Amino acid sequence: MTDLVKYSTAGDVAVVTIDNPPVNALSPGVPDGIREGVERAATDPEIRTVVVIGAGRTFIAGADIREFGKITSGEKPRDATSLQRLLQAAEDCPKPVVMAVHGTAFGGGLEVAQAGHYRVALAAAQVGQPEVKLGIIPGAAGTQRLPRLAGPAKAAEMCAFGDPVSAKDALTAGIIDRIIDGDLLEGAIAFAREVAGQPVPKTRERNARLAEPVDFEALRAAARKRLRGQEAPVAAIDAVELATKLPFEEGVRREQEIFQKCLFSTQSRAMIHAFFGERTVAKIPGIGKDVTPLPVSRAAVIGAGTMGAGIAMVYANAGIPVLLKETSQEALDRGVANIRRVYSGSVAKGKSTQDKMDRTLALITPTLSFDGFEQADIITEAVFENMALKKEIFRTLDGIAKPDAILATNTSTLDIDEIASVTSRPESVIGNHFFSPANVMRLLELVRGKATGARVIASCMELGKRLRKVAVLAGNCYGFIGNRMFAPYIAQALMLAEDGTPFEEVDQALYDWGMAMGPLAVCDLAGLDVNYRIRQEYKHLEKPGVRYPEVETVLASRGHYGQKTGRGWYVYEGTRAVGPNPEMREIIASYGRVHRQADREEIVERTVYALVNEGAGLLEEGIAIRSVDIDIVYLNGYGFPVWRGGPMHYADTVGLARVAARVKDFGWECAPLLERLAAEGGTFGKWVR
Ligand code: T1G
Repeated sequence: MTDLVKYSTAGDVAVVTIDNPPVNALSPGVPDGIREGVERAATDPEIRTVVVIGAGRTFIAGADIREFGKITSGEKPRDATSLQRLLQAAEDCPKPVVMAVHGTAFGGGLEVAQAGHYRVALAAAQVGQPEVKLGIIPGAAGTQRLPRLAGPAKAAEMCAFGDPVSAKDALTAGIIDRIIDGDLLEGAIAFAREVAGQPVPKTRERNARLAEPVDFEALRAAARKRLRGQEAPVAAIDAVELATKLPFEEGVRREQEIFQKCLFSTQSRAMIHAFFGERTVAKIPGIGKDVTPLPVSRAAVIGAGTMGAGIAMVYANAGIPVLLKETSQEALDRGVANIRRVYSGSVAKGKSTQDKMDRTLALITPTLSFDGFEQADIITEAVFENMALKKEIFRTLDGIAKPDAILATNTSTLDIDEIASVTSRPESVIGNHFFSPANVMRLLELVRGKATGARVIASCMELGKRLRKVAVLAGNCYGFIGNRMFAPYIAQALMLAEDGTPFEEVDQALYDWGMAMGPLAVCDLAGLDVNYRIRQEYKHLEKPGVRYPEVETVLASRGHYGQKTGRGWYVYEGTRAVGPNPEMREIIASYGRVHRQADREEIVERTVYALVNEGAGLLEEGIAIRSVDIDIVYLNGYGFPVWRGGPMHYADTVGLARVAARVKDFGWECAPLLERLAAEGGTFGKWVR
């Protein structure tokens, strides 16, 4: 036995305990350790049954994802024999093997559990096959055993979408045999004694459910729609369908072929990059675990507009009581009504319950005064983007907030240092830039000013996880990371339209490439008046001799602000675009710039490489710590396709020499870092400041 897996006995029951923190991944040594334990129990005459259980917070959470990079880079061959030998030993053990699940039995963890004869779980446990979120499919016979336990329809859905399944639903589906109340090990041992001596049900021989009717084509269509552009979901459905047509061993062989193809795909590399990236961004150089975050148990938000109300919901959804302040009863009532409307919508859709809605709403305290603000651990200002107003608020907060309170601003463009300068505690001031709708979008940009303290940063990082956000730390510049890069991206889209590429084609090209929305549709959603106002405010910063798009100015000057006025680039009925705005041809023609149409490849290159070039600048300036931070911003806040890994990872995939050459073809100033890495054959991913 390795120290990763321990063997013990409880009377006539052998207990095999996996102890590979933090998530009991199937790292090298773990499968062999479990197999050795099962084999030892099988040959011990004193033992009648076996329980396999995880130490710490979870059962096995899957293969060790860190191993995949070593395999795809050629550093080591993929060796699945240990895992396959474990599965066979568990299934062929002559004595009942009971898998005891708590936490998350995901991926290979659920596949190991499926090879057992029985599965019991705590009510709070979850099971799932989330491999598609890594661009792969289950690779340890999960697509062959799961349909035998849960039926092909449920198995195909789980393998295609990767969503977790509660223990209760897993019991209903036939994936687990019993939910254990109280101590899991005790319950599992008791269950094991109940089945001791009975014939062992081998999952691979349980074929009855394979005959259940399934519309695989409908599932593939649903997967293509919901996970547009991704290859693994359909591949997973194909593998499950094979389970209904082939003998088990042949099905496993075909699954392996499909798995291997997915593992070596560009999409999988990108999605594994994103998986680890979401965890890397929480690691801030110079702020180690010795910096203890401030406890946050009470919050306050100033401003009950779209953002303020959304932020208040974020806190309430995380179970944190929050004050929500406005300056007038009418504005406050409007904010609270919007919050109610959102929660009621969730209840109506069955995504929540009235009881949960009432309990969450009770955590939000609307107010017109600052009473109670002196107890708040974090106060977030979310008022109109006006520096004078924000300064006035921070002056007030400086006088009432408790000494170690975090003073956060939700500004999306204004200077954090200037805001902090009106307080006596600039070290407590930080940007908490949420993305609209704040209660939906996962991205939270934390913006550090010159004086922002390490403890405040560490506290907001930890709080971000509690708020179920992906928090990324940015330096203080115009637009921070996301919007700073989005400006040239949108500018290129506008200029392509001004030069004669049909604007619907610009949007369609990027949508088909994988973006959640076309850039011009995004402008309509955000509001053309927003861009127009920001353009006017920062016109003095525009570089002489550099071309800036003008077409949006005309649209806004005609009062066409996009969705909010029913007309922008597109004409809207409510929030639905019903067609292009017919005025656009005349407006664009009026510029006299129409002279060429770009093809789809150029549309994507001009817009996406504009992101990359600006991102390289952010890295060089230290606004973004690593290129993966930029990728995580774009994957979680701007609808960048996860299967392309983010703009910087995508550029690495294309090759920086190609990207730099095209940047120069377009006549842009190539960011020095991009130029340098392209010349050296380097990548953003390997670049370290
Ligand atoms: N392999 C390696 N490291 C992992 C890991 C894994 N499977 N899962 C988590 N970690 C690391 C993570 O990087 C972080 O590290 C720490 O553990 C805590 O994770 C054979 C081929 C289980 C729900 O996709 O969904 O099995 O940052 O911060 O929020 O067919 O981790 O501390 O250094 O996320 O409590 C399938 C992926 C793999 C599960 C826990 N399994 N993990 O969430 O903690 S493919 C998965 C998760 C496979 C089989 C196929 C979550 C979690 P660090 P965390 P958490």
